[in-house]
Amino acid sequence: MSFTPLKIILVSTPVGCLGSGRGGGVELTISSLIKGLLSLGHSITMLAPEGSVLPPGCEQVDLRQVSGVQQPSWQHREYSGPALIPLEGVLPRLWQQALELGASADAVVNFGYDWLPIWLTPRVKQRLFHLISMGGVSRIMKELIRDVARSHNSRFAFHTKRQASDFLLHHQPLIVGNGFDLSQYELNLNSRGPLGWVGRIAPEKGLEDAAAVATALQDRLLVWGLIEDSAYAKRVEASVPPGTIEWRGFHSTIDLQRELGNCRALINTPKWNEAYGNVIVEAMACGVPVVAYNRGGPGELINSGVTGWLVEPDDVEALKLSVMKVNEIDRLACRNWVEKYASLDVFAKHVEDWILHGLEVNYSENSSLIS
Ligand code: HBI
Repeated sequence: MSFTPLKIILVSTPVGCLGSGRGGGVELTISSLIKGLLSLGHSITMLAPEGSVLPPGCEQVDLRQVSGVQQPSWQHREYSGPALIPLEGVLPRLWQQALELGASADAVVNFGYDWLPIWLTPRVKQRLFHLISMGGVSRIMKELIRDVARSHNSRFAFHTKRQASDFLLHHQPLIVGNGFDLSQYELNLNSRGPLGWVGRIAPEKGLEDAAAVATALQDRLLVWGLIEDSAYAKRVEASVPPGTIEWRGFHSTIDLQRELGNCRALINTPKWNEAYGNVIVEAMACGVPVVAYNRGGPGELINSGVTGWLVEPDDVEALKLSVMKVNEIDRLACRNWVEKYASLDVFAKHVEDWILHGLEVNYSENSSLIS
């Protein structure tokens, strides 16, 4: 079968510009996918909030920056609250361009977890695809995804089964996992380093439990990530003896992996239904075993006893006991798992298959199409 390159429009999250860290894992997913789809021969246009920068290796992408007020993040909103669009919002402006460009492209792939693009899906001719990046953090989003996926299931993909199970879908969800440019991660076999924790520093990430484990082991905890909620960070720091937490800040992938690779374990403590758990794969890519709550995506990524340990959610004592036996894990097994299941090429192929299949599905012409 001859290869026909696809013309794909990617639309980033409206909560922050690419490179700022405010988009959390979505930023890494987007950069991996850009490299993967380019290497498969497709052409990419990227729509993102102004100020966005793309990492090295994405030079061939046509990056279109869009001005406007950033979307308020769902995490810190009421579960049953409304979908908001701020005055002069970047979200509608992103989608104005996405529809214009999408009219002469094969597909538009959305990475934002927002109401507007999903609501548009059955109402426009452009083929909109949504990689859902969070669990069911908002009722209005859960119900919209359930309703649109009922008629347009092939336009949705999720990172893990556990994440997808939040959405009460009528059809089998498509799971695409995630992918990482493994050339950026160096295997480090040092098993006698410090404890590490990586993530947006916010309540749903459960940093306090990892800090409690470090305290119980009279050890320090190196913490990398954007301090999104400074009051929360201060509360966590005050909950443990001074010096327990070493704040390392938000790093580029190259710098993060260099420091993270030295850790004897990554502790992962999600308090919400973590959609995937990028930091887990990043740690394993450096050979670092992961000790995590068996909650959300991490529960699907870690093979307990082989690439790390899974413990009962919120059981800090069990977390501590597993950290104490992390040297039973073969660090090479962690790297091998990532190469087999979460490389950039594996992920890009999953996404290409998703789009190609979705383009074959013909929906009965919907009279309410917006022309
Ligand atoms: N909130 N409104 C909104 N839109 C997003 O795209 C969004 C968000 N909160 C967090 C977020 N995206 C990402 O950090 C996570 O999906 C990873």
